[in-house]
Amino acid sequence: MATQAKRSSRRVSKAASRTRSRAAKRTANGNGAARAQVSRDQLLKFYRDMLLIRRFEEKAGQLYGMGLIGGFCHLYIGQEAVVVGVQSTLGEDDYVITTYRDHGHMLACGMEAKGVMAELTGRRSGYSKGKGGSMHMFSKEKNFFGGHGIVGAPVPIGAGLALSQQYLDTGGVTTAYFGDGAANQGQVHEALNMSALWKLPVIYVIENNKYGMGTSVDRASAAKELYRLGDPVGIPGHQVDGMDVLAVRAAAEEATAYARSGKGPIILEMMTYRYRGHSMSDPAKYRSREEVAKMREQRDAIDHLRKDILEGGHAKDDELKAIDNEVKAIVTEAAEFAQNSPEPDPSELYTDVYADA
Ligand SMILES: Cc1ncc(C[n+]2csc(CCOP(=O)(O)OP(=O)(O)O)c2C)c(N)n1
Ligand SMILES: [Mg+2]
Repeated sequence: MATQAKRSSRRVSKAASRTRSRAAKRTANGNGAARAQVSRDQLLKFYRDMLLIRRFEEKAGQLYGMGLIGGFCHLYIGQEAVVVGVQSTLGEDDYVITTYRDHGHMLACGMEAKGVMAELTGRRSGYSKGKGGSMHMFSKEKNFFGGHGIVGAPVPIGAGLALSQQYLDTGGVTTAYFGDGAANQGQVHEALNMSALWKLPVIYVIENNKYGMGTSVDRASAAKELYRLGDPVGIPGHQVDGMDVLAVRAAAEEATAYARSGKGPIILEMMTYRYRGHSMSDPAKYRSREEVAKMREQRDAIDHLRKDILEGGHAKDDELKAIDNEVKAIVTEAAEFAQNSPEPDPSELYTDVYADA
């Protein structure tokens, strides 16, 4: 009897915990999502970091228009709150890997604007010596593992990075970013299975900006709740307002603690929006101008934080203006530095092709 009672109470508590975990997913889904409480300094840092990405990307767009950046160039304008909020919860032992929409991630990892801009313009002083361009930059020092042009690639490679952290017992976690357009790839699901099986310390961040290259997620994905991508293999997931840096920070704090505690992977679906085309050569026929304008006007993460800071009395207008000026100066300097840097020597064609064993 006692055993039966124990078994049935275990069944009840298992069911309760299933309900709890479903409830947790649902509450993160609604408007009542948690927002992080942070210090004044942190608020100002969020503002600065998001603005740096915005201004950097605007400048990159300009340089592209002037013919100074060749190849592909995917801007992150509109999505800044995602990477800034997530990065703010990571430490020195943590790794980051992302897609080709990567300039913001590099800046948020602490890579220098000068080196990123020099790489975009194909110069010798760029992070990949001018040979990688927009989609292929890395920084061993900042634990930034790219920049990947292959859609979905950050997921299995990110799982591999997390496996190395687990194997070497570094205490670090990996944050692997990918887009809504990658969510239904085979390699993504295979990697989710392996990382759940091995309880890898990885946070999968889906940047759901509602569109892939030429179509919307609604038209491309049968699954509508991407945060539930890991349901079949028991990976928990949360949907987060990716246009609110404080909501991102709150969700990322929890996710980082979860992954770090040895419980395995976790998914955060960031609901976000890109204001510019998929890449610089996008006719954008799959959405209306009105939709973009509405998002910019009503949901912009930087405008909202600015308002929060001013209305909350955390800083005065001239303090924010000083930050605007500081950011502008960094970006202007980066663009000048890039344009004054020499191109790689032709002999560089033969270096960095294979790793030195
Ligand atoms: C394996 C692979 N298939 C197709 C492409 C072409 N492609 C580049 S970006 C892209 C759309 C990806 O959209 P999403 O994952 O939502 O990312 P976003 O561009 O919105 O950030 C496609 C299909 C590619 N680079 N790699
Ligand atoms: Mg997308």
